[in-house]
Amino acid sequence: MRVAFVGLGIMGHAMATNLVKAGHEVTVWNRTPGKLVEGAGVAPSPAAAAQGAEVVWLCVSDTDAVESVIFGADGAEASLTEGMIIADSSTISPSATVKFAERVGTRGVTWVDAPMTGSKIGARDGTLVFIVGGSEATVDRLKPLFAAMGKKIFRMGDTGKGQATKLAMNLQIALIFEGFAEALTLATKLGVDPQQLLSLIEATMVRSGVVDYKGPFILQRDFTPNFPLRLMHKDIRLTLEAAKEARVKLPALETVEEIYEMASEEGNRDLDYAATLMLLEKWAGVQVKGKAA
Ligand code: NA7
Repeated sequence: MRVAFVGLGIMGHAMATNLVKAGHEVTVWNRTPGKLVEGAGVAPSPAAAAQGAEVVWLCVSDTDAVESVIFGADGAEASLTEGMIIADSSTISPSATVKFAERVGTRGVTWVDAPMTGSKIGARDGTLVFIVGGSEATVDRLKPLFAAMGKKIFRMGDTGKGQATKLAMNLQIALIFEGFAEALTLATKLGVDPQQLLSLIEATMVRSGVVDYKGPFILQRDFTPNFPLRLMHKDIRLTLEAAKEARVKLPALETVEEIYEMASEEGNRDLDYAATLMLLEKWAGVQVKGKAA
């Protein structure tokens, strides 16, 4: 398929690379020039990238970034023609998604929200899990592209439902990780070996994918970003906004948002979100680490 790929960050670069490898005709655009994808064309603007494309695939930071690459100066909107699809893998506001979809819908363009989970490694290996909102027919048309970048698609309903579900998923990741980080901090302060604690967790019902994934990085004190703290913080804020719009109370997430705020003030926003642990460690006066670290 002819794809305009907009946004070559940690996730987008790997995803566009996998589209090229699968034989799709890809033209890329990134806000900061100089980021390239081998085998893909480069366009000077989102509008130029979208010219003649069947699908415009987005993977940018947040709601404002999506608005700007589609509707801003030189945005893709100028090149949209009937039958085109916009697929958005950024994690953004569900209600803004519905508004954007209505606006491009007047030109016969269909919007599919396709945020994903699987982090940097899933993007690199083409094993992402896509959480999708959009009509069944449109999602079917995108299947060759999903197959090039991921291993599974979950269609959660119409446009906006992918974003709503993604926020519900990241809410759980943030709270599960916070529980894990608080347990590690307390146990370490009380003299328990964190490596032993991890082995125990693995053998019990406390085990989770989040702990499996983050545990080894923490024991090695490796906080290089697989999913940056600043983006998890953005998702927590989006979730609280969506909850407010829907008049839902999320008291635990409100508290965790404060932790992310303070961790950002400590200068850790570009580290992995696992670095929120360092704030707890600072307050407790301990450091959680394995023997290898
Ligand atoms: P990164 O690595 O922070 O990359 C973000 C990308 O978004 C990067 O290409 C940015 O361009 C681009 N960006 C950010 N703001 C804008 C605006 N205003 N206009 C155009 N482009 C912009 O994030 P990830 O790849 O890890 O994640 C991307 C999304 O997937 C995000 O929503 C996550 O929550 C999930 P730059 O290179 O900085 O010029």
